[in-house]
Amino acid sequence: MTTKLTITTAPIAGQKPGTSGLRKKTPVFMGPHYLENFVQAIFDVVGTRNPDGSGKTFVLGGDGRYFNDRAAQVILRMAAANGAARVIIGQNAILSTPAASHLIRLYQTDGGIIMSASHNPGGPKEDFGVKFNMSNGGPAPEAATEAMYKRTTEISEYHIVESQDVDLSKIGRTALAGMIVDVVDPVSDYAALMETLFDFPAIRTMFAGGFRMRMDSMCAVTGPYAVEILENRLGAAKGTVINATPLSDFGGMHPDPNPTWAKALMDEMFGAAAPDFGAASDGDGDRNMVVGAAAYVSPSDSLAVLAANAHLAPGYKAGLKGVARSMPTSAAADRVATALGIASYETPTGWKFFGNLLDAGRATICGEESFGTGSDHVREKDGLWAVLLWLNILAVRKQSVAAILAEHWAKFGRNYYSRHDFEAIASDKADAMMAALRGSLASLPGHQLEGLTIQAADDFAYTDPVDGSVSKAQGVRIMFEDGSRIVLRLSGTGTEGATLRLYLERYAAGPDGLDHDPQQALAPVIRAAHALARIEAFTGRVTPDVIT
Ligand code: VG1
Ligand code: CO
Repeated sequence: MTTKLTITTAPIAGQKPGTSGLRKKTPVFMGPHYLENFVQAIFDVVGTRNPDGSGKTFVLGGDGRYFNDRAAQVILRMAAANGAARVIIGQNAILSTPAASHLIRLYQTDGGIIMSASHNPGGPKEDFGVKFNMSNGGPAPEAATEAMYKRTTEISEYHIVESQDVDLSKIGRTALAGMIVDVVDPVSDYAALMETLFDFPAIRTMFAGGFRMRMDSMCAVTGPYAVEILENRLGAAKGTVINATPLSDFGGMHPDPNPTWAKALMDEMFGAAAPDFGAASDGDGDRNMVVGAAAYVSPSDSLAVLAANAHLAPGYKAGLKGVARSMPTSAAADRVATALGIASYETPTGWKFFGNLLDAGRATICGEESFGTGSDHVREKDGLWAVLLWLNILAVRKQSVAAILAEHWAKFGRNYYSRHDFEAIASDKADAMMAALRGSLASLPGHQLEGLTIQAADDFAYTDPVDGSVSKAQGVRIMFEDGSRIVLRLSGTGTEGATLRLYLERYAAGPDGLDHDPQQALAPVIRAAHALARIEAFTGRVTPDVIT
């Protein structure tokens, strides 16, 4: 017997979803009613019953970080008490973000809850998060997250059944207080989707011919996916995937695939015995870093190269409908779109803004400078998808990563690019800096510094071309006459103070005379950014914590 309980509760301050769901320190999430309040707010906004009274179906899973297992049991109990008919959950409550997106679409469910703080560290003292994805498989759009936030400020009760834990270790169907619980293999449906998109036989032949790869899953969720797909199905050598077992604290690693946090991979790829190809992915498996032997691929360049070569993979042989990138991402992909004669779109930061373009068939491939790329196969960015598309391209072109990059730059020119992050700044200081910068924008055009002339400056606002919704204050852009660009915005995924993201770009057409190290090439743009935003005066910071 199970009993349905209604618990009287009160709003909890600050349950406001950021760029990608609600993200807080784990002890905060484990505090009294905290998780429950937010989950009830989600259910209140999206509804758990259809108009005919039947219950809805949801997907549930997470990246396996600390509290993932217990949070899953709470969410199951609440789904049952709220009248949901069925929850499809990954075995042991594990699902990568792209796999969850795929399951929502494959089983035509009413949405899904993903438990993850993505690239943020995990553990009892680190971060936890909850995000809701809609029935298209994509992150809830701003209107929905705003409604959820509003609901958290007025909530007065939540519903939960009293019951024992559901056994999530066994695949198969069980029930909880009348709700069906389907425990599914987290990997198999996703792996099958990948086989429909890419030329597995060609990639298998490449591995059989001695091609060597290193995949660093950073003790996060992609381990089981990468072992199954790369080693079992594609024949990469056993041990190709390292840090392949998801751990609740990611083994103490910071599962953010960039040159700073995936340093061991970078050292190997730039060492004497470097394999042909290297990759890493983040906590929830939606990000990727790719790197060739002694050849780092910036995420903005990766998006451009993938767009230019996607037709080499079976899933994209008909060509692309359009390419979309987040505003801070470099314009390299735009140049490819122009050459291909297809549309390009510039959206605010966060995958939710790609959803409408993908649903409407206006874009096929999307990407962000933050190591995120994906396509219309799901409605999330997809780390292993990007790795497999690169492998497919390498298998067809039979060139090194370095050679492919060099040819790309020779053809399209090069958008030198870097992002500098200044972390854990006192929020009031960061806010004051951004306010002063926003206040100065109107006076900037025509201004000269570091040999550069400012052409335009604004605070990026986006009108969704599909539904007309407007998103304002998405980041300050300062554009120069030579095509260089500075972007500043504050992160919406951090859990400690504010993180300032400074994005720097400079375009060089053909042989450019610039130093080919991006930091050197960008030096005048970096100096201009510090002068314009007065970063040191406001925050006391000169040196970024992370450079990507
Ligand atoms: C960051 C990235 C953004 C990405 C978001 C979620 O957001 O910059 O591009 O979409 O993380 O990624 P912010 O607001 O901190 O800059 V993930 O891998 O957390 O789902
Ligand atoms: Co992520």
